[in-house]
Amino acid sequence: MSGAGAPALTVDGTGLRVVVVAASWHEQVMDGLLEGARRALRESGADWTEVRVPGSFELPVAAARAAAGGADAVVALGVVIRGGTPHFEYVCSAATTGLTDVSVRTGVPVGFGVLTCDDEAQALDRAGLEGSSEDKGAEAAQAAVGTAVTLRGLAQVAL
Ligand code: DLZ
Repeated sequence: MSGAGAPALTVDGTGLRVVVVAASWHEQVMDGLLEGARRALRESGADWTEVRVPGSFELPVAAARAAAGGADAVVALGVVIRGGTPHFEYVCSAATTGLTDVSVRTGVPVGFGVLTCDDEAQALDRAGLEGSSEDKGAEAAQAAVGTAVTLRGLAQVAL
């Protein structure tokens, strides 16, 4: 999937409470994703807290707890790198399906900042680090905050 065509989102998240749930595998890439998310949240004016889980497989349960605890939006960050076994597919599928399920079931938007890459070079290129061509942590945070703002607006419209 290409990152070309991504929107330039400027969102006002003042008053929103955001929880960033972040996996711990692939430290250098995760550091880049986290910094990008922090920068985007700071710029939006939202308040946020961060929690760490071991791997991307554990992101959905942490996102579910954050949503149940009153978060207005969740930003999920993780890095999964393909190895020689089908484990990659299982972890990616569990994270993707689980996070989608949390979002739709609770009505709390979850920004999807989970990189699913063939190798570390691909992940570094998307991590928002110096020399990266994409900043997926920032994109996920902007998407979560932007969707929370949209949902807040929808709640005030009589349909
Ligand atoms: C086991 C595993 C492997 C092989 N690779 C990754 C990875 O690239 N990225 C990641 O976030 N997590 C990985 N994990 C750990 C699983 O997500 C999970 O933490 C363990 O299976 C324990 O439930």
